[in-house]
Amino acid sequence: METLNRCIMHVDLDAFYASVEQLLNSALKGKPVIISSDSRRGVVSTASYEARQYGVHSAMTLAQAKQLCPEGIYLPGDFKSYKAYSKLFFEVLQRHTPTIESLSLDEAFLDLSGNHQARKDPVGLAQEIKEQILEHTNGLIASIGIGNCKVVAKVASDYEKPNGLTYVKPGTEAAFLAPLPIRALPGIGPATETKLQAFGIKTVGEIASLPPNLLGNRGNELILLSRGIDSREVIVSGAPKSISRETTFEYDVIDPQYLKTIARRLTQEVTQSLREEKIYSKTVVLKFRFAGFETHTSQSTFLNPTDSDIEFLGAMEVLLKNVIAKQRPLRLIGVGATNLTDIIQEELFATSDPKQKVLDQKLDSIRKRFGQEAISRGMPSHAPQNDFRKLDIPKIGEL
Ligand code: TTP
Ligand code: MG
Repeated sequence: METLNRCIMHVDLDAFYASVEQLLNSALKGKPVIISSDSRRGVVSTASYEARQYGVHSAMTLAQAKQLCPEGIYLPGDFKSYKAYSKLFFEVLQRHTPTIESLSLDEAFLDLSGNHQARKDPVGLAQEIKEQILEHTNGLIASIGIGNCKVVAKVASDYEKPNGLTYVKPGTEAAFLAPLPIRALPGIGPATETKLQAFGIKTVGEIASLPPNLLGNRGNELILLSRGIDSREVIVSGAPKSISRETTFEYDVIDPQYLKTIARRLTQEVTQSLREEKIYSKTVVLKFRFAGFETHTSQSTFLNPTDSDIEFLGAMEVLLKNVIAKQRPLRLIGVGATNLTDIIQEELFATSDPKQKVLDQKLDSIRKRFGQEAISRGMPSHAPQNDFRKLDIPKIGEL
């Protein structure tokens, strides 16, 4: 799909938990309602817009909130009701497209590129969706942003919250984002904000005009987002929770070099799929089956989600080393990526090497052209160059 020509909508209910409470108990309407669904941690989950006028917001401590708003109505949260209302919310969204990516109970991206009405009159459709949500939930209000990509739609839905509706016309993305404070950009948390401020950067437009590579690899992605350039697809929820590849050997295998060769190949198939899907994974899983069907997994978690060959290979080899150390013949090995996300993390000054990223992309395109077995990283010269899965694997005794 031509990325410039898409119609992406971001829908986010206003003060969701607090609004549900106000719906269920009309005495709470117009009042400062503060929900702390995790009282053990003593933090605010959300606050009604009436309470936000006192400066109360999500993630602040209850103690702080009580200081700012002593007259607030403090509630512990009622998840069952929130889930029920969330279901109603998604029922409305599903009337308009099957391409829905749910981000939380009250928030979703919709890809409406194929929707005739969205093409002709996006604002009219958004208005209709807002009305349908209000009616179907008996009173919940949504804010909606529409743009040609995720980042623009998301920022647009926040732009006029609460009860907002913002349409960013094609071609105006960069101009729309430019005057906004850097925190408006998803992925910029307090840590990144401080780092950018140290460079004297206050607005999204100032990020957009930075020269490439000043902020490292992740920084380059952020520069693109700040210009309203974002090729990420809307990933239908319920789609893959993990990506994995595995190989069952015809014979039990114990040769460490051979196992490593195969595990490296499987790993690179997994990372290539991640890159194709434009998703990142935080956890690599090694599956191994000893002779006799005894199957185990071990896993390793990265600091930040990644799709990089080098990072995956490094983590996988540590896991494999532990398995090889057991010196037991193996029947199967598999490599998986879980903990998937399409969100680019805010780790701005990450060490990940841009050259490695370029190499990953080059290897992907070679494999796309010449087949999966054409090339991979660091294969020993004696490694099988055909489909190794169909090759006769030597018996243990022959190794
Ligand atoms: P949000 O959509 O971020 O917040 P919101 O709906 O309360 O307010 P608005 O969208 O108008 O800014 O989150 C949805 C729900 O998720 C929120 O009602 C409560 C819960 N939540 C937490 O429990 N902890 C948090 O830190 C946040 C941000 C949200
Ligand atoms: Mg919300």
